[in-house]
Amino acid sequence: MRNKFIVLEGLEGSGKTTAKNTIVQILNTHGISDIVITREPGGTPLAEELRTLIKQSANSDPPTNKAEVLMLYAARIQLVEKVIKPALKRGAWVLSDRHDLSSQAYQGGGRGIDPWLMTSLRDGILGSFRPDLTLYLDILPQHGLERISLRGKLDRIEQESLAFFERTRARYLQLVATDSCIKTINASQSIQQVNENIKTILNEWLSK
Ligand code: Z5A
Repeated sequence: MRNKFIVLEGLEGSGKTTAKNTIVQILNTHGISDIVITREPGGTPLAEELRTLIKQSANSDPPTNKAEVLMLYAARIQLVEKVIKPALKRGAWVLSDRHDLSSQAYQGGGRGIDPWLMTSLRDGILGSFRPDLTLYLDILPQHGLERISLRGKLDRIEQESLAFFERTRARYLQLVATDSCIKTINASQSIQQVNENIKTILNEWLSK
């Protein structure tokens, strides 16, 4: 099997960070050890600086919705061109915590940015570049936010209303239903059950 680009998606607290380790272990059991792990926004020095600007809460001049989505795409293309595509080209596997589906869900759904602008940005910036597999960890916003509430100070996006996260989840569910490369996992289950589901989906996909 040739090397692939795998993405984890879901609301905050859905368990993406936790799932990352499980995926690496499963890939290792298939003899895959050259794995580049990255995240969005971020993953290059410039993209990490943009991440700080996007997430910081103590800002007297917060980005407008359109400024935010452009910052996210600037960070994304920097990561894709500098890290992801070169890694895939040399034969490594790539595992990313979030990718374009996050923008479609948070900015397109949560912020309500025009669908035409969202698809134009995706197609104009990324062309036909897409993940080979996306694992979407589905959780009710309230449940995910409860999990991360113990962390302390929330960032600018985490401080959004419950309605924002409900719109974001609704857009995730809408997009997931139309793309066979995205597999949904019930992230409200125990960590052990989530890991079992990931194992089943990934093993089946890897054996194809
Ligand atoms: N964003 C955007 O708006 N548009 C975009 O295009 C992109 C991003 C790319 C990135 O934040 C923010 O940027 C995010 C979306 C936005 N903002 N919000 N809000 P981030 O990278 O800092 O955070 P995150 O991606 O949302 O991840 P997270 O909050 O760290 O959550 P997670 O990685 O999915 O969950 P976790 O850390 O694995 O688990 C959270 C806790 O729950 C932890 O204590 C675990 O032990 C526990 N956990 C995990 N799974 C379980 C289960 N199954 N049961 C019980 N407890 C569990």
